[in-house]
Parts: sequence; C-alpha cells; structure tokens
Amino acid sequence: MGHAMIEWIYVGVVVMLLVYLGAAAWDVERFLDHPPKDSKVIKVTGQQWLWTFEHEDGTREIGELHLQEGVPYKFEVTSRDVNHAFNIPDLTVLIDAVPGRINTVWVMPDATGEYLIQCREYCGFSHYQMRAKLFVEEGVSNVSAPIETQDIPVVLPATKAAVVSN
Ligand SMILES: [Cu+2]
Repeated sequence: MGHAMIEWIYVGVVVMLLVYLGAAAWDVERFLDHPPKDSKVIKVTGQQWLWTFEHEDGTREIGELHLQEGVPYKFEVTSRDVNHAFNIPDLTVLIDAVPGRINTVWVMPDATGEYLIQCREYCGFSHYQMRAKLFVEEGVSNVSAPIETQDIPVVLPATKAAVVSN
C-alpha cells in the first residue's frame, strides 16, 4: 500500500469521526431545544425582587413553585422590569429573563424534594434575596398507576446465587 492510500484512509476515518460527532452534537441540541409535546407550560415572571409562576390552569404562585416528578415542564420566562436570570442550579436550568421577550427552557424533574430557585443576573439592591423554592412532589401518575408485574421467572445459578442482585 502506497503512502497516498494510507493518507486517504486516514482522511476518511477523520471525516467519518467528525460527521459522527457533529450528528451526535446536533441531536443533543435538538433534544434540548424542543420540549416534549406533552410538556406543561409554566409562565415565569421575574421582577425586582421576586419570581411569579403561573400554571396552565391559571393558578399563580409567588416565591414558590410546585411541580410533579416525572412530568416535563416548559418554562416561558420573562421579566417585568430589568434583566434577570431564572436559575435552578440542581436541575441545571438557567435562562435569561428579559423584559418584552419570552425565553423558553424545559426540564423534567426526576426526583422529589425541595430545590433552590434564584436570580443569576445582578438586578439591583435586593438581587441576593431574589429566591424562590421549588417543591417537586410525587407525580399523580406514579401514585395511581397499577403496579405491573412481570412474569419473568428468576432462575439463579446455584453457585452464584449470592452475587445476583435485583
Ligand atoms: Cu434579579
């Protein structure tokens, strides 16, 4: 095999690798940018110095947000006065809250608990107090869903029984 041939193989491998990486990155980007169709919309409004949340049914919360585990939510984020940034550090949610604009970001909380919501853009005197609490509660679907049993026989090898978990 001549030098030229080896070089072409090398170029081919590199090109395939780049195409693969590009496609994977594009896929992730698409996933992040497009909330699932069954997402519930939460309107988030920042103002000096508090957060207001409006659920799809019109229910409003100030300084607190109650969501359900395992449900996708699309946040439509805006501001009433100056620039803020809506941030839930534990759920890696961060997006600007800008007056006259609606920025969207989505998340599906996968663990119940209490999480911090904060403003991540300096917005005046009480910026440091611009916090809210996120409560992720057990999903209704999880509570009412019938428990499905699987009829898979468990066969443990006699000698390795102690190693098998699940
Ligand atoms: Cu702020």
